[in-house]
Amino acid sequence: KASSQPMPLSHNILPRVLSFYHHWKKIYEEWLNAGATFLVWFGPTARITVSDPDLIREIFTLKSEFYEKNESHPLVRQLEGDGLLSLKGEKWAHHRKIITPTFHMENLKLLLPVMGKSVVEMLDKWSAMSASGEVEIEVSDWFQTLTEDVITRTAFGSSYEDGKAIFRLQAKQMVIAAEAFQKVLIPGYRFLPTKTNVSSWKLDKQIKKSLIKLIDRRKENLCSEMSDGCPKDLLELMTRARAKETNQIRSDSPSSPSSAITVNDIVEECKSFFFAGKQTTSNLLTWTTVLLAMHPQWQDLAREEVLSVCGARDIPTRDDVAKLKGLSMILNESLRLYPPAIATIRRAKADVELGEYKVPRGTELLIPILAVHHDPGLWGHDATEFNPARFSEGVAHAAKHPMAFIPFGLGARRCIGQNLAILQAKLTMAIILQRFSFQLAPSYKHAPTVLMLLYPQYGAPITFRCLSSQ
Ligand code: MNH
Repeated sequence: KASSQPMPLSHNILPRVLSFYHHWKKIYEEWLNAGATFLVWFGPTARITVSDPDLIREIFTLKSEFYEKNESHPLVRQLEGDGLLSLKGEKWAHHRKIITPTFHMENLKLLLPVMGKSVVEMLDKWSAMSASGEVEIEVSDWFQTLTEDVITRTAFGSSYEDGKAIFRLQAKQMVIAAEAFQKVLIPGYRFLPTKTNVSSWKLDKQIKKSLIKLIDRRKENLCSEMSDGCPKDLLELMTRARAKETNQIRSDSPSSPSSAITVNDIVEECKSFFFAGKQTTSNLLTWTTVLLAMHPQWQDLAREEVLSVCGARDIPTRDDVAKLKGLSMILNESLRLYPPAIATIRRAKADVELGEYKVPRGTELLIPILAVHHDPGLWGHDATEFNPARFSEGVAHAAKHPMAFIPFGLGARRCIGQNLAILQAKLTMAIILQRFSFQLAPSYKHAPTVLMLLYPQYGAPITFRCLSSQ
């Protein structure tokens, strides 16, 4: 299927981008031109790109027992940790079960007022910066600070200050590891005591030490029952599970269950949270702001909705957020056109039939989320255009196939943070719309590029005008 109008891509890919991603970029351009199911060789591994939603459904739901996640490169793992994102089998299932309550709506609701406060604080700074009532903001940096704050509260709750210090160390480590990526082709590089590796190991130790201290303190103060007043943050849930399991091991069974949670597991889950929750959500916020700046008629519509639903409340309530249907449509359209995670990969655990194809064991299947979202065969002739109205009948009816919209993946391993991401994005956009009107700054250049996630290559400078000063 030939795509009529591929999304504009930036061609001057930064030299900093990993060699690995040069390869990706080539594939990624092929997707947009082909949009079909085709095979490429990834080194010695056969990799099939699957963009047919019927086949995608087979891989993620109907026949998911035949597929597993592939291992990401060790250096990528250093960034994301060996948490939910990369775990497999029993251990994954065990951790997923423990962590799931962190993201229940009832629990997330408790976060709403603090989330709102962070947004208001950010916007107060923007207002203060706009002396003439107008200010140019590079939004992607600000949104990262914002999402970092929220992910810190989700992971550490009442231990927010300590958690923040730990995540600051991790951010440092991520920068170092990203640098190491450039040497990804040197065999055994990650074991060499180079300056970057040594500082990364040091940070690793520091992070672990701080976390162990935090965990010990939590253990002493574990709320006796998990009551409503207890924050169901990641740390609480995992510390509790660990305490329970170590007691069991001591008292009755001499053989520890293979899935028992270790302090190291908690460290890795924290890394995974930070990695998975910060830039994905901030990219969603960035692209949504860019799209609303490009389409003032939708911006006006969204603002009218927010003003009529929230009135003068400066932080929307949970009920308000639920009523913002137009804003939901806009966020979905943003996730369709610019899905922060552009693809995911599964590997066949056995020989398996996929539709009419016979897939040999070990084959990797790449699901190009971005290409599926841009397929005119699924979305119609205006597939590359911004039109939130296509979501007016709900997500399942937006395209010709219910599996055509997969920004959060699908099946048992779909994104665990989806509700948090959407809640945060709705709240943030609602408060921005209440207080500002905005348009692209003159220096804005539209250049979506892939650096692990889908980014604006030259940032996203946006001009905001305070509405109250008009
Ligand atoms: Mn998130 C899995 C996209 C926000 C934590 N996330 C996934 C997957 C996609 C995804 C796609 C599935 C990957 C796969 O099948 O291989 N996630 C997003 C997007 C946003 C997002 C587009 C924001 C927008 N994710 C978040 C937030 C968190 C988070 C916020 C908070 C911690 N995501 C995860 C975790 C997984 C995941 C953890 C792995 C779940 C699992 O395998 O059980």
